[in-house]
Amino acid sequence: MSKAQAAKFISLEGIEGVGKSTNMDYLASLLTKYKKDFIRTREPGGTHIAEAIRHILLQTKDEVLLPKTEILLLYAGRYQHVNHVIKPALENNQWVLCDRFLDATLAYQGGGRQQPLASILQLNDWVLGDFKPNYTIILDAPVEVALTRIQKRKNLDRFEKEDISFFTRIRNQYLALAEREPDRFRIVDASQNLHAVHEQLASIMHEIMQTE
Ligand code: Z5A
Repeated sequence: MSKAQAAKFISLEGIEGVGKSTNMDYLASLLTKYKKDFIRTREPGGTHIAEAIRHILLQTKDEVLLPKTEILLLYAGRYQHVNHVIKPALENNQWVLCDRFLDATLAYQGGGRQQPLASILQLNDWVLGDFKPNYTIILDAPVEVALTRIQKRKNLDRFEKEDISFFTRIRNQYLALAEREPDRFRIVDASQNLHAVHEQLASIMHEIMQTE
């Protein structure tokens, strides 16, 4: 008899406008098709406390949220999320589909806000140790393409108000991370139409299903 496949932790990443929400739905439908028991969650957020932190992170108030405060808040929420939601699910053999995770901090705070990557990694090591997703899918598209897709959004949050150079640094950082860990990352060309993006995602999920 073949050994049952262990539940996997999959994160989805990318700059705004690449279609994360749209494609989270599709990834969830694939897990259902493969008859996997799974949870779907997100960062910042995923627990009551982490969702309250998300509210602080996204709000646009007069008081400036300093870059180090932003990183510390993200990791405070992440510690709650990992220990109360993600690890228990995996221990229960449930797959975890997460909209953003630690790579978002390396890309947004490291790349976008230009905070030292070494310090973020040091904090990451203290908070998470070597815990990370089994697979991280980056939806990648040129910044101009992605930002055009969200032009009609009203009530922009703190991140969506940033300029094109901010998102260019984030995209470059995501691609650099993927180059460093080719076994964990999969890059999807999200500039293509939705049907073509779904085909790429289906092929990645098919490959993941072949692993132990
Ligand atoms: N953040 C951070 O700084 N550090 C961290 O560590 C973490 C997060 C974890 C909230 O995240 C913010 O937190 C985020 C980074 C920061 N910045 N912001 N803003 P979020 O993930 O909740 O926010 P988001 O990036 O805006 O998520 P989103 O709404 O899921 O993004 P999206 O990619 O724009 O998704 P979408 O709504 O599915 O797609 C946008 C539009 O494009 C929509 O009209 C679609 O119909 C359309 N679309 C999608 N795909 C296609 C294709 N292929 N062709 C044509 N049109 C398409």
